[in-house]
Amino acid sequence: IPLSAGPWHAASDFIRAHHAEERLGDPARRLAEVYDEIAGTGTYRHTARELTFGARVAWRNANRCIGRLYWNSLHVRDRRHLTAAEDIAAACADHLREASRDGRIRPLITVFAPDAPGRPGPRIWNEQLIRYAGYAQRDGRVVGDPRNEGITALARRLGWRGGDGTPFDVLPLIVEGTDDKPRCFDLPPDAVLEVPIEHEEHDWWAGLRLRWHAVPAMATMCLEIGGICYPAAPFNGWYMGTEIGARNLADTDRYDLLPRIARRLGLDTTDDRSLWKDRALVELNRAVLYSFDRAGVTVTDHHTESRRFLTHLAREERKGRTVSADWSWIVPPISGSATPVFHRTYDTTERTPAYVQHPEGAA
Ligand code: HEM
Ligand code: NRG
Repeated sequence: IPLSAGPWHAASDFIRAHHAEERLGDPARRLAEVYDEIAGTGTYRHTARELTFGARVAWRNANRCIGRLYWNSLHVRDRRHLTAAEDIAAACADHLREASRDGRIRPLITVFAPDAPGRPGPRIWNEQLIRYAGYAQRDGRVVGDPRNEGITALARRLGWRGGDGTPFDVLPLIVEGTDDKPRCFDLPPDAVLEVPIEHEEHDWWAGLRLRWHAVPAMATMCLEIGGICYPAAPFNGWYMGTEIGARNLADTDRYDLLPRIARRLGLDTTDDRSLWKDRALVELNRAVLYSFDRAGVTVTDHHTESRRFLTHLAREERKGRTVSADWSWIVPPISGSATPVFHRTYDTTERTPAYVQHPEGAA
């Protein structure tokens, strides 16, 4: 009997691709098993091996990611049995400890329970496991990260007492368990590795009291494998310095630090053509890389990472695979044309397995 509904088509594509790529032989037996399971329950369960393969290939298929050279070494923590908010929050703290180690960051994903027919899986509401609060002030300004104003207000409504009111207060996790309303959980301080930002040549820089967290751990993207959606599957690699120095600390709708830094550098901020923004950006990015290095925390720079990405393209092509990419995300936000990824175009085909951003609130 042909199955019309459910994840059968996507499942069968995935099982075939997995068998072919890992040379597992004839997929017929596994296909029959999955078919029966879907016919009986409306869904099916990945083997541990399928889950690991799926999570890694989803990274390989992330067209916006410049860091894909090491896709095949992603470490997968299988926590599919967890559905309750407090267990998920605790496992997220463990994820961060294991990912941070002593600064030698390890690419890691923790996979929680999947969506099932009529029973959506758990969700993490924070965009990343570690984010800084943004406190709206009466004068319309924001203390902290304006990007996180919404989630900060939500945490407060859920009973979070609030941090210390500094520009770098770590937000609590907001986790919605499978059978529960969203709830707040403070991250234990030992799970949050941070780097104070200093400048090699300017002693006054430390007085700006800037810092950033060591681990970028995306938490709202669903991991989709063979028709199954894992809505809570936080993953991390390490930072590329420009993400912090050219965006998070610099964007006018984020920490907006260029004017302050340029004034401290003695630049003429009244004249665009003094290129004060550009010069401040370079010093801020130097400070980020210098500080991470000094703290012994893994970070990459955009020149190295661009070269690695081209190595990745060449290596994949030798394997007979086309790498798709989104130029507008791959090219770094500073000095684009000084990196080799700028000077070419890319195939933009989207493939699965994949990390996908589902519309907010849609379960
Ligand atoms: C996006 C670098 C690891 C999946 C990005 C971006 C950078 C980057 C620079 C663009 C971010 C932005 O502009 O906001 C890196 C580096 C890694 C790494 C240096 C070091 C190992 C990973 C891992 C995964 C991953 C382990 C998944 C398993 C993604 C995805 C996006 C992305 C899905 C797009 C995010 C979005 O749409 O907002 N990466 N990445 N990356 N990366 Fe990676
Ligand atoms: N730009 C964001 C992080 C996006 C993902 N970047 C990574 N991912 N490096 C920021 O927080 O600045 N990763 O998995 O390593």
